[in-house]
Amino acid sequence: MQEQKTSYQLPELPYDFNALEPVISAEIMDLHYNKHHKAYVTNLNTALEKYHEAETKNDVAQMIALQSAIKFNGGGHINHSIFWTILGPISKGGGGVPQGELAKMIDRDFGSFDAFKEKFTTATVGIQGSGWGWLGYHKGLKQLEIAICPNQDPLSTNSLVPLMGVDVWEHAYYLQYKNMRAEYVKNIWQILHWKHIEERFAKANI
Ligand code: MN3
Repeated sequence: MQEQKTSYQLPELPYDFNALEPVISAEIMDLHYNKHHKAYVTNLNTALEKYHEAETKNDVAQMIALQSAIKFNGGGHINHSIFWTILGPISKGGGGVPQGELAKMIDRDFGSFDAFKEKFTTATVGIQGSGWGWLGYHKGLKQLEIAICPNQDPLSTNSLVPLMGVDVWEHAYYLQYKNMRAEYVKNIWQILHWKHIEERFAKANI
């Protein structure tokens, strides 16, 4: 059997660690990217190696045992890879409001950008424990939806294409905001890079 090489890599961060200050501190960015995201990538690769090993041995029980590690670390890798790109320094396009087709669809599906913002914030701040708040696109229904995912479950488990997501694991804000998750989510609107989110929507809407 041919050996299958599986090696996911930590994607490059598109800005410096301090670029999202004052909303997210350089210390948080450094830890979040270099420790947390990196660990998901490392653990995903390890789990996949073990999975392929089990596959070669036809060890189905072991393959099943590895699935939660693949889901957790694979989800963590997918989610953080999106997260870095939908944020941006205020000086380089972060903040503001969506434009174009995405803006129209937000108005259609939520009433207005402000109504969307409020609904998204309430849902995301209210997540019990660790997880993510998402704006997703349902390709079948051709509509936008707000969804929350526990742990590192990727949004694709809800049949939605992820457009924008906010990490509300404590590692994403605690060093700076302590227990004030609501303050972190309120501030993150200042660094959402809507142009990149619009690009994700354009690709999802094909
Ligand atoms: Mn995180």
